[in-house]
Amino acid sequence: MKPSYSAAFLALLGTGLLTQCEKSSDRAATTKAPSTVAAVAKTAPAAVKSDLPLKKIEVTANDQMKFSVTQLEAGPGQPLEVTFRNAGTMPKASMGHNWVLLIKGADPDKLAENAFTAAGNDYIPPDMEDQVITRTKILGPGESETLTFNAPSEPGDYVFYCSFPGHLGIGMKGLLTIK
Ligand SMILES: [Cu+2]
Repeated sequence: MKPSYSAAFLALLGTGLLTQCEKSSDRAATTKAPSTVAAVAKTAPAAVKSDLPLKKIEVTANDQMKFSVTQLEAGPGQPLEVTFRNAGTMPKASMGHNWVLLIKGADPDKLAENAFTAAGNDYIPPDMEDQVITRTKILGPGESETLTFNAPSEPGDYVFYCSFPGHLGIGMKGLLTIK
């Protein structure tokens, strides 16, 4: 592991911790050493310039554990505004949903394997946050959250999924294709 990579990772982790500490004081206890992070291709988080127009996307999830959209497309670096809404009626504790976009090459099964240890972090293992491009919180019935970000600059398929335990296995995942 190169020093520059370690520093970048720790900076990333630190940023996440600062943000999350406001929500969960026990989060630090669940944080693991960076060495447990799975080896995946890293996408540079550097800002992307794009002349493409803002693309607004709406995704809903329901009590049947389905996303309304499972195929999304965008141009390299295109500004995106993703509004995710839980259109279900069941309680958040038993049927919460979120929308998590992963970096290229990340395996959602790996994140899902350890989801149950990360309830205080929206079921994202804290030591795997570096595989997340952007995500909403776990949302209860009727709640929504809007994410504004630039699409990845590298063409290819990027997995999005719901990190609530069990939902990935039921099929709560899709692809954002950059081309
Ligand atoms: Cu879900």
